[in-house]
Amino acid sequence: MTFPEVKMSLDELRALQIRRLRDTLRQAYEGQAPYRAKCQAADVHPDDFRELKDLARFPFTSKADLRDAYPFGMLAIPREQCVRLHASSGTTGRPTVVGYSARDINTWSDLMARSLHAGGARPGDIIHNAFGYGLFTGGLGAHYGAERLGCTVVPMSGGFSERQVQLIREFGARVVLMTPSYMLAIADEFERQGIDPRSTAMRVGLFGAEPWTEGMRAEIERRLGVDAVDLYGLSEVMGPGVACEFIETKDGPTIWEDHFYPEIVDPASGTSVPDGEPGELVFTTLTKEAMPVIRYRTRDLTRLMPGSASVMRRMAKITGRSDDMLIVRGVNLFPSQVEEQILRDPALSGHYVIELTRTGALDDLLVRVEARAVLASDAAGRSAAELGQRLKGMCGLSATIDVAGPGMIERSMGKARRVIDRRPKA
Ligand code: DLL
Repeated sequence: MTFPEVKMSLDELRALQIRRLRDTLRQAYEGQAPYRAKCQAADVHPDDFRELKDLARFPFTSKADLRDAYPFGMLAIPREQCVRLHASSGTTGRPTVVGYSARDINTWSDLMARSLHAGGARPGDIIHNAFGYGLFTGGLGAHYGAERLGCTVVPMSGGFSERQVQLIREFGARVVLMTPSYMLAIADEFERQGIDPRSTAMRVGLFGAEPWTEGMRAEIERRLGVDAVDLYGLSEVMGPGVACEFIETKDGPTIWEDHFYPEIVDPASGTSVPDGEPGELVFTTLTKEAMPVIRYRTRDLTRLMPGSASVMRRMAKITGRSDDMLIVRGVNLFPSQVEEQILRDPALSGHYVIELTRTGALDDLLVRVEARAVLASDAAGRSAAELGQRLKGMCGLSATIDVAGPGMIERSMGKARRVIDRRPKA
């Protein structure tokens, strides 16, 4: 299977984007009453779109817009023509529902196959898919792409770590798919069973669904002997496979720009910022039929970089979401910044949790992190003191550091929960 689109010229790509944007804007305007109302309020019409810079005149779509349209108000086609629904977890209220036509599932399978190929999977490989199957887009999205690429897919889903290790070994998976935090839990399980992951056929992992740092990549590669590749996506825009790294370069996910038009905006003002500048990633879908989204605010913070393996642009590794940002004693702090400092110490693992409490008016920051192996108490004390100093140096905050023994911090089998905020709500 080849992917010639990846090699199209920049002129071809921009012409295709303009054509597809024009169609998508019209389709959203005609098919999605809530978006039409937003356009009318902003006094803009799809006919006003002539060139790429005109897109900035169109209103954004936010997660709240999708929630308000719950469950089916954002479908641009009759519900009967949807072959599948997915939904976000909805931990903070109503879930967000996304619908797919048969053509959408087909496009998604193609893009996920393209992502897997970029990430190093090849037809004939056994792919162990530990992304959760169900309403979450990770499991089924990756599954269809693996089949499309011509791989043998093991639909494992998350959980049952002992079984995960057994099947990775016995079936001979060359490629594994899961969240990076779960991969670390699987590394622990290999260790517990006394099995060297390098003795298995596993060579490549595509990881995503949560932020992870370069330190985490190095940790996974070191412990498991795989190439760790970054796979990005979000359900509102499609699911996994919106962007993916190339295994040869591992220099940030290439956005499949023939299907998703990216912009970066200032998260506070919504003003567009030029390529290279940091801000919030915004996507307009170019080929979705059941539920196109125009200028969807992802809340993911990154910047756009020029293409390397393709003319399509790359995004810098996402290190946080605007809604992940903690404000601790007035200082802005992302969990990934803490992760980076933890993983500088070879004695500490990537299993960690940040706990926030308040005494009187003051926030208390506690970082609980696991040692890789059982440490003597003076070594644990040294790691704790040094991590405290590095954090203080990085953001000026004093934190209490608790270095726990191996296995003491709860594992997640999907997206890791990094923050426990016990501060009273304002
Ligand atoms: O997490 C889709 C997915 C599944 C992507 C499997 C990759 C692999 P949602 O549940 O809608 O969809 O969550 C989307 O997860 O806005 C990011 O904040 C975060 N995210 C996804 N991939 C990455 C990544 C899936 N590679 C939200 N790096 C997104 C950092 C990621 N964050």
